[in-house]
Amino acid sequence: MGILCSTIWIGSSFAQTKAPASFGPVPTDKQMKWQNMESYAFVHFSLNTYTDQSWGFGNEDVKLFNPKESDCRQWARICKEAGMKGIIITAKHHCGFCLWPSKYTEYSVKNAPWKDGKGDMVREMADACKEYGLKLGIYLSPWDRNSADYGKPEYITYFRNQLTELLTNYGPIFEVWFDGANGGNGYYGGANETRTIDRTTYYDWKNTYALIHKLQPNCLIWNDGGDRGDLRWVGTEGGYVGETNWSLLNATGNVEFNMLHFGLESGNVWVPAEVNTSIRPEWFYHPSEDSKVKTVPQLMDLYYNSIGRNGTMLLNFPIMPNGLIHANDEKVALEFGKAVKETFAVNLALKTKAQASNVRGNAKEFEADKAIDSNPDTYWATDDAVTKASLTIDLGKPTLFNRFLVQEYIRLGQRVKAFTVEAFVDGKWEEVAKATTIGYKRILRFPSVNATQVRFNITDSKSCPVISNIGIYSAPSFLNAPSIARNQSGVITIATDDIGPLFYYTIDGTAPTSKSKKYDGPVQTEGKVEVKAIAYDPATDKSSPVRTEQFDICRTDWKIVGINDERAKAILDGNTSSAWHQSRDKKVPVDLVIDLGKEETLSGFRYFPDQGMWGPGIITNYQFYVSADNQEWKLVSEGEFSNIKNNPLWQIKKFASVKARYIKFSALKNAEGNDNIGYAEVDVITD
Ligand code: FUL
Repeated sequence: MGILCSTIWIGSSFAQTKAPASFGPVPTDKQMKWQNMESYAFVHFSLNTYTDQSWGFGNEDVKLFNPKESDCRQWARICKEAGMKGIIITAKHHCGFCLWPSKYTEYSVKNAPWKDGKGDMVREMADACKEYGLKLGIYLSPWDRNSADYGKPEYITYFRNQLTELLTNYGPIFEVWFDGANGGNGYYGGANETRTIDRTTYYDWKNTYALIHKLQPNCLIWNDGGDRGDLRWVGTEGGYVGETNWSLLNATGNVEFNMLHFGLESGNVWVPAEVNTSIRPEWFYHPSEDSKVKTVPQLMDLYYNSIGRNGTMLLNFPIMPNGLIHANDEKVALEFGKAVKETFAVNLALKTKAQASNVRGNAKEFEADKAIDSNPDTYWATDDAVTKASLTIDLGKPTLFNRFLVQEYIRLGQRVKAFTVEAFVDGKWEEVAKATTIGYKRILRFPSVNATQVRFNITDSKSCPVISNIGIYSAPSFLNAPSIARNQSGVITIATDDIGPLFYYTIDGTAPTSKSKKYDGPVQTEGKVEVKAIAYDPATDKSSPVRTEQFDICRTDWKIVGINDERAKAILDGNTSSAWHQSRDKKVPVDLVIDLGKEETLSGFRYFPDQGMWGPGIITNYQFYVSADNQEWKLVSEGEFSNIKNNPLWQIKKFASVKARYIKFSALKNAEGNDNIGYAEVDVITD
């Protein structure tokens, strides 16, 4: 009807004002609904919670499960207040323990002391979700280290029986999650052996999928490792999908990391990305991680790297042994929810004027304004032959902003391959951001600009672009003191977890203000230097606390001696997130020898351990030697890095001044009790 009216209204031909035909694969209705959820939670709770493990072996005592204060309503409340739309519960993790009283095993809550064996955590979760208006999802591990039948055909019947219980007794389930970890050693009913399965055939996914479709037609299937599901993993649990992210894969064939992470531009089926990560380093609760809960800027980063990159965000909360989410996790989750709300509260593009370089058939229903009318069902579209086009938004007056949000009308397929964003500042257009794919939603971050107009340029598209929404926002800055790093050649970079604030710095020891030198990119420095920097938000005229970093002599001429691995340079690159490990065949004590290039007067050294989650190889006991010629060594410091395991930050050791050209950092022991030795950074202190 609308099409016909506009045809008559603008007097152009019917063909020109027809809506664009869909291009390539498109989402199903249930995928569309799921994508609109944007963010939802995982809760990890099982016997691991009581044994401080990541994966149970399958022989853990069911009697351990006794969450005296358990309250699924607390979990639901937190998720709801944090803006999430659903919760996926680990009904059964790899250890095989069931959070519901399954008829098919004794290894469940029915034999636990919790509620005298009368409890059903899945039921309580379902009820709490209902009360808080959240959707319920189920994690059911295909790998079961408790079942005596695992690896045999009988187990598949057992697995389907359990799935049937979960999909019939707890109301609508929005997603089932089948983890890819499979086979290996386990208890297996007392066999205590290793069982391997053929991931491609063992589970007979085809028939399991048919069962799911029959029992819960609206349920989405996430499956890492099995037949193609409705959604895909992104190849990492780190909390980010590729910047380029096609919601496409091929229906059959192997899915390599690149396909998981970036999707497949030429894919023949719609399989959008779900970004899963935990609010702490690990999935299950470990008291040692109470101080390692992600910060609000880190969670915002996760938001931009998942929802802002055409994915959904699945954020995990580990449940404590008492059955609750820890107060630290709750606090940060609620602050995060608030920060997201505040950031996207005011769309500066609403009620402005938009003009496009091309409008499909010059028809009113496809004109530029449709991208800024906050109606997800209308869109700006171009003529079929047009795959490069611009849309200009006139903000009416100089306006500060630092975020650009754009959405394609994906019901007609994902099309855009590349675009840029320009801002009209002081009478000139300047590019503020550049990206590749859009999909359901793309959000770009850049330092605040004060502009009167914004131009969105689609520079490449598979077919005529169809844009349903554009948002321009001024995100409040997280004014954390910025980090200052110097690489091996003396180049300084200043950054925070946030993108938006501007940075000002000094190198003369004075306190920086917004009148100091503005940081416009990496700065070359020489020799010893003290850098002080602040993050500054022009929208509020507020500054962060000052960060001070003292850099000692430049490491430009340093060479790692006797190690034939280019990657070892990570030790000197000034980046505390990159690390290098000694080769696995070395046994402690393990030496790291560095040639400083010339004689220096040394009075100490610094060590920053690998920050990685798995086997960081943190050195706890060391000796430090110096030498003039790499032959004769003098021991100048030895001892331990106390508490380095729980607080793995810079370790500084001073010693009496000594002249030397070579240093030898000898690792005597690590925190894991093995021979794995890792380093993120090693540096010296000179007089
Ligand atoms: C992983 C599992 O092995 C972890 O334990 C966790 O459940 C995570 C969500 O998926 O691959």
